[in-house]
Amino acid sequence: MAAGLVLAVSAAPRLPVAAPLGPPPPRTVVVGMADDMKFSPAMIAISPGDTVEWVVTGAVPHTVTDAPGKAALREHTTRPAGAAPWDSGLVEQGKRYRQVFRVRGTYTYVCLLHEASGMVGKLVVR
Ligand SMILES: [Cu+2]
Repeated sequence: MAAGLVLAVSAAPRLPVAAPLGPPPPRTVVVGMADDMKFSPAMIAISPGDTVEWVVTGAVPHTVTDAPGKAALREHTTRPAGAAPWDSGLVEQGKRYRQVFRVRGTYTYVCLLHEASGMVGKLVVR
């Protein structure tokens, strides 16, 4: 009887022990835009496939823009080769703008309304 039990246990299929391989699931990273005319945080690092969500947390509207020819300074709107430009347009109080990033590299973006106040952000997809 005892021998039969041991046989039954050892014949059971083995369960996988290790965690699944591969990249972690996509995340959403939130960047606040308050009335202090800053992206908060001003610099973020994400992984390909992650979403960035910019949220207006104050009363003042903002834009999230990385498109050539829109900013006063060219270095305020840069992106890696192969990445598409973007412009959120006006994002009002309580609203948000989201975007998924798939191309690795460094992006610099700006709020067109407050570029002169230094409202410039950077994100790195690594
Ligand atoms: Cu702004």
